[in-house]
Amino acid sequence: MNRYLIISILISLLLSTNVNAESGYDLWLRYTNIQEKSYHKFASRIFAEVCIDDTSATAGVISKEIAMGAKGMAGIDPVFSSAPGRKVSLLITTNPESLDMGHDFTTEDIGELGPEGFEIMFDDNKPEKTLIVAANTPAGALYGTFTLLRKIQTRTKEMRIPESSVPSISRRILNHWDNLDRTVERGYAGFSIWDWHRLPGYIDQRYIDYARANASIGINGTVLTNVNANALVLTAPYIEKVKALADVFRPYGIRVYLTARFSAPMEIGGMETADPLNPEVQQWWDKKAREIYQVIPDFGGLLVKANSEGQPGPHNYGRSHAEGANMLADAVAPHGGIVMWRAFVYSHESPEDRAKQANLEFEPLDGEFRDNVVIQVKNGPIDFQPREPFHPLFGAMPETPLALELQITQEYLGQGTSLAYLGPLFQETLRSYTYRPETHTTVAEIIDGTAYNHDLSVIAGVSNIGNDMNWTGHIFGQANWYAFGRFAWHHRLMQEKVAEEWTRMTFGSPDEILEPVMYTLLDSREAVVNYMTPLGLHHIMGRGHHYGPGPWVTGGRADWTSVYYHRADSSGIGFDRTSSGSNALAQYAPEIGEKWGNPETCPDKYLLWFHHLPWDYEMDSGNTLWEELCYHYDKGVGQVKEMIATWEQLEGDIDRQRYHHVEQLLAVQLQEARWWKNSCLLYFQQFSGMPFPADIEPVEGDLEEYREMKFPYAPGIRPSW
Ligand code: BDP
Repeated sequence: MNRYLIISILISLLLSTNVNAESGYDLWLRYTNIQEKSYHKFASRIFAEVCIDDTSATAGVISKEIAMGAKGMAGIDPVFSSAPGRKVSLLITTNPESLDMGHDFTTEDIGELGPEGFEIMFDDNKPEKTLIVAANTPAGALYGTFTLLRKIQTRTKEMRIPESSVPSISRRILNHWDNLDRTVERGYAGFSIWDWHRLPGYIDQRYIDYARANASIGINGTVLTNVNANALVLTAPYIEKVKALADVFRPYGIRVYLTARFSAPMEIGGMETADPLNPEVQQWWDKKAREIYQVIPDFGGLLVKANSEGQPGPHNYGRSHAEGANMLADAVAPHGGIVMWRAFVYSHESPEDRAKQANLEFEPLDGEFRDNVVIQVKNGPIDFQPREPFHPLFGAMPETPLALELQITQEYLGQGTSLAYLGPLFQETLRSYTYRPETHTTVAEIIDGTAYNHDLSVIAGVSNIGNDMNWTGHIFGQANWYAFGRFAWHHRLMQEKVAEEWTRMTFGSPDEILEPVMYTLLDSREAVVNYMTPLGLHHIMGRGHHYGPGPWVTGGRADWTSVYYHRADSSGIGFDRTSSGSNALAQYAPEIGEKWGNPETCPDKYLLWFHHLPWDYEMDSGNTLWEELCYHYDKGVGQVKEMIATWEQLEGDIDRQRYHHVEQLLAVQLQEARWWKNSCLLYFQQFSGMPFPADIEPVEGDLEEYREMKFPYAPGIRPSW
């Protein structure tokens, strides 16, 4: 080979390593060298001699992770052993009963750790002694290991050892809306990471890195396929492909699940019906379940979208959701599987307010579902809007376990171009008081099973992962993946703490980085709410692709238009959901109905969700509703400007590649924020007939031009829409 060629290959290799280093591929698992002496010393000491008292495949994952962490953070290669008893600096054990430590760790405590919890402690109160990570299972030990690594990575002052931790919710699942052709519905980070064509023979390194990342935040399940399902994934060749993924994920404590197309018996089984009460259909599903479990014994179960947005379901045969769900539940029950049946149902043929339809269909079925069915409910009653009140099904079905479905991908929150940290949205939902059964019951307590005593508990997050180098398109999208996992593990966490952890792990800890990044994160979701849908407005985005504003969208199915939701006219704006309107409020506990039913006591953030009010309605601030609306849109734009100014402070402190990535996207976000503000205010002004306040950034542009903008190739669109 000629010399120049060798040199240029070397240079490009060097460059590509550099690209990998800060492309964002490493997510929050960067394990960079610790600069602070005391932490460096601590890490060097505890990683020096490591004993992993476990022989499962997970033990291999644990030792690899520790080796990476030790090398990266402390520059050392640990000595590993598997024989407990010898004096070691770190002992990771799944046999905690064998520990004889003469302190207050008892067998009872071990029992309380359950199948996934762990305890991190010193074997004596003196820090020179062995550090122990104890759990009942390999998965628990893995979570304990990642937690220990995080403690060191984040270097929070207290480091908080000992720590004992048990997840709040037992199934913490990502929902991929990935199609078999590798397009991703509402995906903004490239194509699907599942390379179905090359599976099962070819195992992409991404699958392993994906499993690692998920395990590091406690995610223990993944639904591989879109809720708008393709029955093909249930055929034998695809089950083999799914098995290959399940085998990769197993040592990381992750189970696979699939979406089930209700009409699969007809599409791939040659049957004439998919009626859930037909014995042959039932047998077909039983056989299918046996086939799957023979190949994947720990298969998690099925996720189903039925009779919603054109998907087939039991209603096609005059059967109920319970009859449909129970048929599938009976098929997977003998193998320990579950069915996650979605409550995202609404029909344009029903005259009822869309926000009411899930409760109308599901409440009467409470008590009719099998024990292994969980009803999966979106956080709000419409559809993943920048802000929604919590879904009124939470608290309304005491006999049925309910799962919370959150959207990590930012379909309605700026998609792939916007920075919107969703920690506040997740926290706001989880902490909403349902007043059912008790005044202080929160959505979190409904879904973790404690409010109504259910064993099955599930939380689902619609994934934002794709094959982009940095996984999530926008690097800050990683924070939402991270936050979902952390809240799923521990639903009482504070979103600020989650943001801080992610920032320290992703960008480093020095104050000059931490503060500006945190500032950018914490305000970002509210900024989006302000410049898109302030004061309770919702569903006013562009049709189909949902990219950008579209308050003018009308025609076709009413419930897919914007005018259905904002109801702006010369008399005012907003959707009356009180007793004088659709009365959706009556689906909540009376305490909520009372408070939100009166515009004087309804929080501003939900005002136009529940009330149609005149443009000159006087707000608490003393402004008219029209002025308040203008100020909110303007504030949103101002917040993005501040995010930009804050980010600029980081130039030179953050690697060039990630700095520039965010810098460019923030500039795009500012254009989008202005586009939202200008077009919405120009549109609504036609009805208010009132002037813009003089002290806001001038409203610019031409409404007609905004209306004419088309985005036929915006990402994430469903081909049939
Ligand atoms: C909506 C999306 C649509 C999904 C649907 C769902 O626009 O693509 O199929 O939710 O959750 O948000 O089923």
